[in-house]
Amino acid sequence: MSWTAHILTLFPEMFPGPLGHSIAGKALNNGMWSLKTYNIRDFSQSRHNAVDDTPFGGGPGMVLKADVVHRALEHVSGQLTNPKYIYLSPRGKPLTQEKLDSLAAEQNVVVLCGHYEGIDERVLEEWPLEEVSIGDYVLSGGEVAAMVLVDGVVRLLDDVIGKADSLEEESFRKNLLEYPQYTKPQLWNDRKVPDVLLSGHHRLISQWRLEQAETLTKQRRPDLWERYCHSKE
Ligand code: 6GU
Repeated sequence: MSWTAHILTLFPEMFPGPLGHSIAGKALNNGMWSLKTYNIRDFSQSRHNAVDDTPFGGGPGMVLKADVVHRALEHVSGQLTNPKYIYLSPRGKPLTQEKLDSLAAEQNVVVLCGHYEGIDERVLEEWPLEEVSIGDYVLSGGEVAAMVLVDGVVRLLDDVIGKADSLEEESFRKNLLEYPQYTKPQLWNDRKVPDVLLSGHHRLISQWRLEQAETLTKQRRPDLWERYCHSKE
């Protein structure tokens, strides 16, 4: 069976959304990965299908109820052999290319999307959920983050992207940002393509690209630059 994302969400109709298009969408249609969504609301047993309640101690917003999320997780886990559990939240560890690599090596990834002010902390104690964030900003829910995570994994799966080495060359694997790219025409709006790229000297082209990547990284991402310098030692 193919790599499968199991998405637990209050908004299953948001999926596949962007994941139904482009590279991920083609791979989905070709059976190279699978998507299953589960509506957390289906696991409410209250009269009005309530999934959340006010936080103990007061404060704004609503908290997803432990028993509802627990039943949803039990339902999904009961069908799977050794799934990896992810909880998407701005409190989580930052998502990295390394984490995407390790998720691509799993068979089943269960992704719990939070909403409102979060979920009852006791669910996070009860289940082996790894809390993951996609960056230092706040989204209204985990669904868009789940799409980011799944897109990032799917493009790593075997045969989804043609060439294996087009992945190895990628910026974040080397702690470098990508060098600038150009295509035809050679002259556009009085702007020329750098001569070296037209020279046919492959050594000089590689050297130029590395210099560009290093300069961009140093300027824009001092944190990445630091890691790049250390990883070269
Ligand atoms: Cl995973 N969820 C939400 N709601 N906001 C975020 C996030 C996740 N990552 C960054 N901001």
